[in-house]
Amino acid sequence: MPIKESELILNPDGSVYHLNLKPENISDTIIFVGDQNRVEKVSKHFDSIEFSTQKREFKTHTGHYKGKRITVISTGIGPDNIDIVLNELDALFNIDLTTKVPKQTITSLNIIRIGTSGSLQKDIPIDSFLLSTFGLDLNGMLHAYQIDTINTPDIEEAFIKHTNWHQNKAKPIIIKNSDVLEKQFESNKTHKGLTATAGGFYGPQGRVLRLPVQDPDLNNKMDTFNFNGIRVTNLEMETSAIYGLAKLLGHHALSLNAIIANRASGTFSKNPAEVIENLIKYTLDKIAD
Ligand code: R1P
Repeated sequence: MPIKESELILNPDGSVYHLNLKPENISDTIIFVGDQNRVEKVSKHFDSIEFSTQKREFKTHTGHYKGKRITVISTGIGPDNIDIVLNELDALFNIDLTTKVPKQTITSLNIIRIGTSGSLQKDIPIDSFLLSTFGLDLNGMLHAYQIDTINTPDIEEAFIKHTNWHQNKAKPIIIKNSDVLEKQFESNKTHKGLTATAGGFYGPQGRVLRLPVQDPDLNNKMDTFNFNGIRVTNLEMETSAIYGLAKLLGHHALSLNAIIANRASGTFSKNPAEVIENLIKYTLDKIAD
């Protein structure tokens, strides 16, 4: 059965609705960044750029780096945007956009996020790199999907108990990264840990300006959570959504984080641009290896 035009919306030129992309515009190796200004910071290293476009916060460059075809796309902030980006990218590869019928054979994408994040642990300092072994979904977006084949109930139950997670908030979901990509991108330069993904920057991450939060002790409880050596190392706003949707759709995903703040010590990087640039170069060289 074809998918109805109200469900998979195409622009008049045949490109997908939000990303403005056609299948020929993108590689199956895709770097996600949050900030649209970070797209050039990645593509300036390319040997050549063959395609660029932007609609809203979704900016895309495709080119070659050391002979390898790579697409870099900005997702903007948050899990809601990841829902749009993952579904539309998947549609470009795995749905025939002319007939609107899903393809029989699935193309698997390699998705690597180069993000910024705040560490929750004193021993994971600012200006370091953190590879997310798991995404801890605190925002609920993934509950719209059938997730019971991809989540990790034993760690989730332990986390809910340890934090006395409030029943009015979305039930936490824990999703593993791609083992294959973890092996490709790990090194003695990468710390590892479970990355918590919040649906907001202030209250949902325990930041108090003028509004009290539901659980003022939540970040402390997350700091001390330990499940057989698995710790919550950092907080950001996209990783669990990427891991969950990538796994459901049959793609490989890995999140690499430039640690620019340490929430445990209350410190912020003196030169966040430098650690992001270092992580971009590190990621591109690992892709090209
Ligand atoms: C918040 O300032 C934003 O920065 C982090 C968070 O995940 C959120 O998107 O990542 P990016 O720098 O990749 O956007």
